[in-house]
Amino acid sequence: MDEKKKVIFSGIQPSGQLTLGNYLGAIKNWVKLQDEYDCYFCVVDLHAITVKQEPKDLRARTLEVMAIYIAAGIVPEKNTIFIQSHVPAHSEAAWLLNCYTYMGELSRMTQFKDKSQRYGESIAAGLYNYPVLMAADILLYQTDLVPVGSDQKQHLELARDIAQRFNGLYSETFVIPEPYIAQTGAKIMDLQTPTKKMSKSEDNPNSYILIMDPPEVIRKKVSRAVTDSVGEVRYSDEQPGVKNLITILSTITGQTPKEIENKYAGQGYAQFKNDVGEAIVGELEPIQKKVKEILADKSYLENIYKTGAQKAEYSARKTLSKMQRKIGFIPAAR
Ligand code: ATP
Ligand code: LTN
Repeated sequence: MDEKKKVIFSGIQPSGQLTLGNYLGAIKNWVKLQDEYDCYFCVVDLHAITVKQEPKDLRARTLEVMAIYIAAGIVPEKNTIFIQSHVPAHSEAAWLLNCYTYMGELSRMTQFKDKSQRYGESIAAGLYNYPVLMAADILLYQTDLVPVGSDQKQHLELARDIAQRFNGLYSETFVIPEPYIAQTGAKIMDLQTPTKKMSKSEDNPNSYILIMDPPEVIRKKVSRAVTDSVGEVRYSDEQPGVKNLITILSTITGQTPKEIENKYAGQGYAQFKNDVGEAIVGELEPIQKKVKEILADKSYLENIYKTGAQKAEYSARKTLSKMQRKIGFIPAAR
């Protein structure tokens, strides 16, 4: 008989258009893991409203993110693909876990510190509590592994701490999840300021490549990417712009950084940049075509998120009831 597969959970916020960073750091790895694991891939819309969202954009992007998952190769029949707000257990579990999380822990989260600086006075309490909702997402499914980019490592450590605390206070309730951070592509950098991560909420569009950017825009953005005056294709911290382009090329083509360095030895940056642009276009163009096809068929998508929510609801409810019982709540009379 088949051994029970280990569980994977991951998600992306529909808070902006997805970037090459989201693709190489997260989605591309999910595609590789889907056969070996029992996977839940979620569009985390509850997380997205921690910063201001236009309702019509949020609606459109939620479906677009889902279409991108599928177009990138996540097979709906094999995985549970769903929308976070369709499974109320996420919000409920987040409240419970909030009562087992310390203010001190949340204040130390670097993503909160960064984002709160950007939004100043009118910063939502939800942004502060964001990692608790993320812990709820993960723990509800008894998740073993969470494939994310390296920026999410700290949030995952918090999820583990919360789970251990709850298990210790009551009894074994949650599986303690492990991060899965790939060797390459875990942190794609901003094309204009290659010392910070590529982010979909950056103001300057030349800083990022969107999964849905047309080929000519991708080529232009790569050709404008900041490099340096060294003039050598080298994978070195002293050349963060070039290093980032090598990482991108390596993650897409599977060549090692060393092989790439050797290939362009003594050639300057023109051909190298051109090849990076072509590699990205080659990777994204087929995905873009499929995304458009999928978005044109609303009932196909609807079917997927309906089935996904039903499957997710079943597992999530089981864990939520367990939490409620252990805490000491009276089970509702049915
Ligand atoms: P924002 O940039 O608006 O804060 P984000 O893209 O970091 O958003 P999510 O949409 O929630 O936030 O990220 C989804 C996934 O993409 C996460 O696993 C995250 O680690 C990964 N990711 C995001 N940006 C990058 C990047 N530049 N390089 C590698 N992985 C990334
Ligand atoms: N916080 C994550 C998005 C996210 C997530 C999750 C990732 C929300 N819930 C659960 C993995 C597992 C981010 O990437 N910004």
